[in-house]
Amino acid sequence: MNRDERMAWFREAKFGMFIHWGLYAIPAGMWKGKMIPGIGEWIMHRARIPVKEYEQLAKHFNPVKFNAEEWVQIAKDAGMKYMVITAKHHDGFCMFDTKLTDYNIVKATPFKRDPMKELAEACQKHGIKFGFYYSQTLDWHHPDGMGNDWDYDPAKKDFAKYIREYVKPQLRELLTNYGPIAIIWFDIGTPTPELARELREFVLSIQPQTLINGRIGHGLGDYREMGDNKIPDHVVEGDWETPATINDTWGYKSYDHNWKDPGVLVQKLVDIVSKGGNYLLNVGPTAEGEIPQPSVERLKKVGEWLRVNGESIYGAKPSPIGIPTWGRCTAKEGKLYLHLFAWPWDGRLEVEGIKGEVKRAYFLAEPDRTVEVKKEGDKLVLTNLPPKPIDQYDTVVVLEMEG
Ligand code: H79
Repeated sequence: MNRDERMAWFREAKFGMFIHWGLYAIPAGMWKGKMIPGIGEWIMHRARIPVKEYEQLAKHFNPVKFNAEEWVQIAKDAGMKYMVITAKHHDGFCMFDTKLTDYNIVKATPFKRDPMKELAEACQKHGIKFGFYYSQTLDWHHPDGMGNDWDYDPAKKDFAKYIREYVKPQLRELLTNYGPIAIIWFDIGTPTPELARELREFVLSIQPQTLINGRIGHGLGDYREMGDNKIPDHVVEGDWETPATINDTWGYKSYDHNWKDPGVLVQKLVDIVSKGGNYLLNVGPTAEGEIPQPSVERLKKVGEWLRVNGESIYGAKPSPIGIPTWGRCTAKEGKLYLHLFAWPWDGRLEVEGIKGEVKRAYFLAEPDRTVEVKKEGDKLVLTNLPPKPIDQYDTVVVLEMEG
């Protein structure tokens, strides 16, 4: 399989669901009656919770409302084409069945089920690509993992041993027991070049089609990973992804209600696609196993927009006109998609930088409704836009180009 073949689905997909789910959903941002600032899944680190104490959470993890089919349906209804979920986050708790430690959801919790298995199967059934987030460097539970200096002496850690005797066998489980794995999503803290190369070769020796994200480090990823919640301000060549969250935390926090509006989410998706990237949008399910309703409602609205306007997103590329003031522009063979974020009050929109002849122009939401386009010098002018936008988030005008 060559690189283009391996990347093909990713280039088409554009929009994925990221899920941060683990023991941190129980404290949900509170520890011993105090609000712990920062991202919810970092609570163990931020509050310096001893391993022995944090471990007790497992006994209380019983997400009886978890339903894999429902989660996959939420992703599907949002127009998302892939899903990446935390198999193991920095806290070291394994959300999958593993022989390497008893500190896992099947052995240590009253729940006893393997939700990763159920999700993998539901994704397979519904045609959603499925991938695992796996914290390869930070592990605050494992004595040889990085990051925990309140229980373990950093000087005594054998990191290579942790990678070779723990991380690799766990990756083998994840790549053997859950069907086709679309992505192994590594996070911050890059191993040495040797260990990183070893990890990459190991993953590909089990599933050669699996993509590895950029945070494996040393340029060894199949695509670039932007910083958390970072959208570049210009077109970026090559394959890349922005991981970002729907509020201000990744793992569930009971008091984070700062949900992004659907219009903001649509415009971020369009912005990212117009610059050449994918949007991996995170939700943080509760300890009961539910994706918070405010997230579900917002994702549903993004999905409604995509059902009408998806042609301008899936498989779309940046356009030659860069970043206009009135919105964004995406492109496919023979077509330009003008995404109007700001509606022109006078019904006129001047578009700069488009070369070639326009054969036909129309609204993607109403393909029978022609938009009049004329040339003024080297500008294109759309002249008969209605007084109000057709879509409150983003009205898309399609320009069919000659040649
Ligand atoms: O999984 C999500 C985050 O938990 C993870 N990446 C996304 C996808 C991530 N790992 N590290 N970081 C994000 C950067 C963390 C920065 C901080 Fe802190 C955590 C700032 C405050 C708490 C560590 C402690 C760095 C400064 C103080």
